[in-house]
Amino acid sequence: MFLFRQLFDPQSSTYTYLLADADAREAVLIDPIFEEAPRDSALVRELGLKLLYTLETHVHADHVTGGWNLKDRLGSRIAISADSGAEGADRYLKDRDTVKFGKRYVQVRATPGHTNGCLTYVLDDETMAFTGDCVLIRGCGRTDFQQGDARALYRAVHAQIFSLPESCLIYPGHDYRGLTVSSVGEERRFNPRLGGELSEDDFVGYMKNLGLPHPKQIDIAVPANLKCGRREGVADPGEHPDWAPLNLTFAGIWEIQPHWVQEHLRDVQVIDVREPEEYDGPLGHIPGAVSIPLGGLAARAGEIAKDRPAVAVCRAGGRSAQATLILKKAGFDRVANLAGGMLRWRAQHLAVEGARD
Ligand SMILES: N[C@@H](CCC(=O)N[C@@H](CS)C(=O)NCC(=O)O)C(=O)O
Ligand SMILES: [Fe+2]
Repeated sequence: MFLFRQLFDPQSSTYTYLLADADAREAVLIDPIFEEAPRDSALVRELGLKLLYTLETHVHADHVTGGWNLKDRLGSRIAISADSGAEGADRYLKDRDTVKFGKRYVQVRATPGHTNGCLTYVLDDETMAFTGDCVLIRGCGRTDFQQGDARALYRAVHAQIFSLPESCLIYPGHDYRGLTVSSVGEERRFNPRLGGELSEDDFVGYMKNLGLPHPKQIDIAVPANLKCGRREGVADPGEHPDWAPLNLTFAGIWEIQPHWVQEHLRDVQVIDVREPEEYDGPLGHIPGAVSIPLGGLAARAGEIAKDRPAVAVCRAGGRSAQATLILKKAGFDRVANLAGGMLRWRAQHLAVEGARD
């Protein structure tokens, strides 16, 4: 089964795409973003995938790539165009190369013009093309900095993208209006810069007069991306709690596994946010757990000492996830959700008080 996810970074209006062979559990990630590396690694982990490659469509001018950071986190390899001028990649791609994941692959197409090293990745069955900033939905990448070349862009789009099947979906690198997908047929007809009967000279005239301000991050982004996102002296994105082996979920919740809690019951305070009848009910409760039902947690947060980390627990781990957010808001730094709640705790035969069988 083919697995596909489109992820959005609102700060830079950038799309990141996860493509995987769900049977082989191998994945590639197109255009990750530095700040979103915690999100992306959480998703890859939750879906049980091995990230083989991060694939760059080009050296971005508006955000720093997450390639290097994800290599650190997940052991993925970095691939970018041989014409990009970037150093530190694991693989340098050329036109018509293929990048495999499980039984699937993407084909590389050189689509220069926005930059020299712009690539489009076309899925093996030509149903999807990831065009980066070459073709945008009813737009295209600008050609007024880096190695921008409007004539090269026009020719690349016509030769390499508009030659794909009409039904091939186009997934762009950005969209500034929130649009998510287009198709080759649609852009060939309606792209106001490149489509219809517009000639190369029409296009050049259009692009000379775009009049866009330079991206705000360009002076930071380009040098960092020429090193594939390797940044010295810049803190790793995301939080790094050091009091326990916590895991950040794609939902944004810090989780802790039951076995660790069992072994550290003296070092943490367990806050049981179920209703009183559940606390004293058949599942029992964790020894020493303090009962504060979720509805009263915000008001009663002052009852919880701040000298020890707090672990929130409920029946299945849902209400307690919300409890961690409430506690964070109330000023608790060291908070985690007990993964799987009392159900998993009991399934793992860990210690309980007051249980009825
Ligand atoms: N306002 C954005 C800049 C957006 C921008 O220039 N994007 C480039 C892609 S890196 C582009 O080609 N835009 C084409 C367009 O907006 O038509 C920022 O400051 O980051
Ligand atoms: Fe770009």
